[in-house]
Amino acid sequence: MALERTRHVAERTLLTMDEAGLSDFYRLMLLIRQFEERVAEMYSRGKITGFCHLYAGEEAVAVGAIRALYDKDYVISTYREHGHCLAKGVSPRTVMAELFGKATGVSGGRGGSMHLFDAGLRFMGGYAIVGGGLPLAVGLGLSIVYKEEPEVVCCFFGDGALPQGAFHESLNLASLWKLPVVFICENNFYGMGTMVQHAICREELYKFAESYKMPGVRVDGMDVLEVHGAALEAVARAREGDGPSLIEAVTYRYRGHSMSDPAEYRPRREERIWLERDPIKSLRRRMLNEKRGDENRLLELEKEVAAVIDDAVAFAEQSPEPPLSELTKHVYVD
Ligand SMILES: Cc1ncc(C[n+]2csc(CCOP(=O)(O)OP(=O)(O)O)c2C)c(N)n1
Ligand SMILES: [Mg+2]
Repeated sequence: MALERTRHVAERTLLTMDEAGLSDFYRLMLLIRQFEERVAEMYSRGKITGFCHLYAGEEAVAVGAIRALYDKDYVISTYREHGHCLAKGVSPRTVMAELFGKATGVSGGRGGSMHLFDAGLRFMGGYAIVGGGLPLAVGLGLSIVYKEEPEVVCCFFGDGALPQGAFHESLNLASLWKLPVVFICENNFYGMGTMVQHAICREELYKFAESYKMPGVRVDGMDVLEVHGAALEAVARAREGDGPSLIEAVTYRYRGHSMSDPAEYRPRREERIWLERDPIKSLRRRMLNEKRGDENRLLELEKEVAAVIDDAVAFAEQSPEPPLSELTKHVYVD
């Protein structure tokens, strides 16, 4: 029932989008994918160190949802946030430089992969604590209502956040106070090596919304149009003062939990099935089949994206390290 409804939403979304809009979705998903692939390469060459969690496979969720927002709306994410940060408009150069630990990075080279932050673009982090972003999203939502502003907060988190108290406390307060927050659960079936069925007492995660008196919907997180359609509805509801929603986007991370996880706990067959449902290839196929895109233009876009990524890596390589004299800058207590 829920899936039928969202498929209908995807068809409607397709009808309301022109070729430029679809190309923009394609370009942005490809940018995130190629960015992540290059990050993996740079990590294995020792240019990037520390914890690093890649978003490849899940691009349709960030792009479909964030493209439903205005620039002034807020996004808050997890430690798997490179894709959300790029989709919010932070430049690939400054994100890559941050991962390299360089002074030109979006967090001055002090945050690294898990702590991207750009207040100007209203990308409010990057949090290593599972479920840590949800109470912050509620706080942002409360400040918007208090100041009678028109913005919306879009809060991304994984399935692993649902057993946390913070999830339940946040949804309860957001609903009670009718806050303009869209909660987006990226259900990729695993929290590190633990399958969702071993961690959560119900499989349909969107149904938790019922307990908190808000709309809940499950969407195919490998279909950017389906995500976008559902996000448009939830964002409109939030902006009109009707309160929060919960979207469960069913998706899959192509790699292990982090760069140091070979994902031995996952059957290779399962991985192949999800690779066949690739969100970027599906959108490309759909655009060509439905004559809503031109092969040559898509090839051009692909070349453009590759050049942007090359440029981001060159920028990061050439950027300076933060100076030693600034070691204690931004530290609250000395
Ligand atoms: C409060 C807390 N508990 C445990 C951890 C260790 N930890 C890091 S990531 C993770 C799994 C989270 O999985 P999920 O929310 O599904 O996100 P995904 O990695 O799948 O995107 C865990 C348990 C943590 N960072 N924070
Ligand atoms: Mg997960």
